[in-house]
Amino acid sequence: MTAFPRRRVLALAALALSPARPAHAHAILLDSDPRHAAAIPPGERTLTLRFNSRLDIARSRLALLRPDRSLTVLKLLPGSDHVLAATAQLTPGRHVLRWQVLAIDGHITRGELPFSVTAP
Ligand SMILES: [Cu+2]
Repeated sequence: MTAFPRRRVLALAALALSPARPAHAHAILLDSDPRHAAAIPPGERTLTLRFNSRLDIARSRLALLRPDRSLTVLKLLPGSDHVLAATAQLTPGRHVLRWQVLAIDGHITRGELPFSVTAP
């Protein structure tokens, strides 16, 4: 057997043995600042969510549910396409950060991140 077919055989074998990569890349929240259910001080704060896959930032959003139950859609900061970030002025009380992201595979995922802001 000449070298070429053997190399092809080896390449095919490697392909067959390699773990199949998942076809989709849902965006899963990996990390956040603040953390889930964290208690943080009042004032201006950059809220950051980091995901496992690339996002279509223009079609993703962050909204902040404040202690008075008003909902503010936050302006996203430019940056990595794995990260949603926005600044907000925080006052004491319970908050919920609502996120919705569009992953590059076209799937939308959404979730909530509750946190509280302590009294000064
Ligand atoms: Cu997906």
